[in-house]
Amino acid sequence: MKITHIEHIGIAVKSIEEQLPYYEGVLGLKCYNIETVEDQKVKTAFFKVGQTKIELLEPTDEESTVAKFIEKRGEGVHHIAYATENLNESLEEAESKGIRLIDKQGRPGAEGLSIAFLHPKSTGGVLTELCEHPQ
Ligand code: CMX
Repeated sequence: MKITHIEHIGIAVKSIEEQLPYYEGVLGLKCYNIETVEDQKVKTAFFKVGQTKIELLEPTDEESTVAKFIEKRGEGVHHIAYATENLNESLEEAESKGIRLIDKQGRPGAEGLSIAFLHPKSTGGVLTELCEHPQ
């Protein structure tokens, strides 16, 4: 597959508002977008760091996978997202190489991206997102 860059790093937090003083006040980053992704039951906040973004993920529902993650493992790094040139082809390739797919094809993510996840049990413990920018 053709990975072009790390699109974002997802960080699970209980409250975006409570974390803003750290990301904005200490690191000096600017939150430029807050958006709810209904499909994933999360509210997201984005900060640009060069070509990569930090994505804070706050669960909007106790059934959210992010709520379960925080309950089990606490707040912290949740996933790494790689930008790829052709998401569906990349998923097919990963599957053909033995990787367990969470999503068989792209679905809507924040910022208009098409996203899909690879299971952390087949990627060395790191929940991995592949994403494609809209054409
Ligand atoms: N990183 C690494 N390991 C993780 C993980 C994560 N983020 N989330 C869960 N795991 C591990 C668990 O610790 C557990 O391991 P053990 O069996 O060794 O304890 C195993 O995966 C199964 O976890 P679980 O709690 O039983 O959770 P589920 O099986 O219900 O779900 C997962 C796990 C990864 C399939 C699910 O979280 C998922 O589908 N994630 C993709 C969607 C997502 O995360 N969306 C939110 C972000 C959306 C966005 O960025 O827009």
